[in-house]
Amino acid sequence: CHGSTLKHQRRFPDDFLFGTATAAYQIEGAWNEDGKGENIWDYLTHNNPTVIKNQDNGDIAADSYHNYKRDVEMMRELGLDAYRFSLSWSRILPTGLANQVNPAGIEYYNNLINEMVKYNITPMITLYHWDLPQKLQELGGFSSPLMGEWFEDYARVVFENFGDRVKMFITFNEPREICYEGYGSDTKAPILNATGVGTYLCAKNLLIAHARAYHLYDKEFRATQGGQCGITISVNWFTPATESAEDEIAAELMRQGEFGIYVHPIFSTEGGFPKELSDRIAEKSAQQGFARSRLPEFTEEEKAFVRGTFDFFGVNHYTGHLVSATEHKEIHPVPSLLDDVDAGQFYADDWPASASAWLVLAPDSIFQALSYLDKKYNKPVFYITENGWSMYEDRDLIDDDRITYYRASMESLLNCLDSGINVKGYMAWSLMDNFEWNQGYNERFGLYRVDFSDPARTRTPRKSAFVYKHIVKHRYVDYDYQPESMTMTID
Ligand code: GBH
Repeated sequence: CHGSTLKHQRRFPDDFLFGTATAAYQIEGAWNEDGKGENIWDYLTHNNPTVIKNQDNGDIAADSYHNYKRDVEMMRELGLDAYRFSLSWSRILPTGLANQVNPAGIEYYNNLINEMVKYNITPMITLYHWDLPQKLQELGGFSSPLMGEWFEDYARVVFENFGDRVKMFITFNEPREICYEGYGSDTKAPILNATGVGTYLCAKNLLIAHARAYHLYDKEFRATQGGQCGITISVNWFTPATESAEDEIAAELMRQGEFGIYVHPIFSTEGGFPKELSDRIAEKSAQQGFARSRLPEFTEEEKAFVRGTFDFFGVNHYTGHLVSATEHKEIHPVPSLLDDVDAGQFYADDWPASASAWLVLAPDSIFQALSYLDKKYNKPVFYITENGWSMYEDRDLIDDDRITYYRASMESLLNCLDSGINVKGYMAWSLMDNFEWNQGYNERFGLYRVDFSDPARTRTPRKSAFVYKHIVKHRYVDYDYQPESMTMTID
């Protein structure tokens, strides 16, 4: 028996929001149906297919565009309180600009939202989960300071159409993945690979765009709609490899480069980019012969505009790392974020591995990440907006490794609650298998398996779905629980 009696008695509050999360490009399919415009993932997968495992794409994905009723039925089977999903910007605004709204796109999301509301499932909308309209990319995307205007105009269409029923809005999913992986490396669309420059340009423009959408909600919609607006940032944990001062400094710079650069401008009292990282980038830029720092400054006015633009802090948390000032260092392009940070990172040997190279089970890492953020950023309200585990396609549905991971996450979350951290919800990634970006359909995160060879995209619950359902229903972790059968019902 893994759990002591005491552990069994630790419970989640009744009003804790348990849900699951997905993203439009990863599940919807219908990439060119009913007036949807092209986005940067359509463009990348169609024009540069070899960067994706097996040359897979999201043209059909889990076909949620046609299966949304089944998706909501799965939420009911699991007994979810909430569901986090993203809107496809180019399904709503085919060119990205707000002069032309696609009624079929509005209708699709209305149908989905109404179906959820009918069964008392709280919708949580992410406005942007990586699928920029291709036309806006051609105009500069996140490198353009106009991103703020484009995003604000899009956000207005979203608040106007859905804000009567939707009370939780997340502006951006994972600025790090947008700006570092998308603009500062070659892993994600638009694979710009503008290392050490693109990342930082994107960071500033994205933060201003987030703040514009927040202020818009605050000024024009909050009074009548009464909802909340926040942002989701990926916060994995970075522990110094030893207790040396050098390793602590290296770990802190790594945290600033990975998430502080997006967190500090919004959640700190002083605003702006984190100081140690800014100093480091300025110093390196000067050594490298740049006329000014590659990290663009915020004016005082911009700092004030971005600071405090949150009602809650969405955290996507998956994994942990050890950080060393001297060991495990790799060669990085110059300039680049990782060259600027200049530290080594690695995993401990005994941390269980998933199917994804970047994802291991690090001990109590939700608690470590949230306690750091809680102290540094004055106790915001947190939601874990993603957390989950990948396995290679496993047709037998018995996903015990995923169950181990989810139970460990629950214990770590309960540690947060015990220590007074204000975390109010948890969204498991993911409701179902989906297009895992560059990994195609090779790495699976679903509580439900999706059969991608079946035109109907049949969804079947895995063992983890039953275990999660038990946790949601009873609000504690029962290590002895085993599903009686693999037949799912709605309670
Ligand atoms: C989340 O990102 C995303 O929000 C979600 O869409 C995604 O499906 C989910 O995680 C699972 O991946 O080493 O080049 O392969 C989590 C953040 C994204 C960080 C992938 C590491 C690996 C890039 N991770 N990234 S690469």
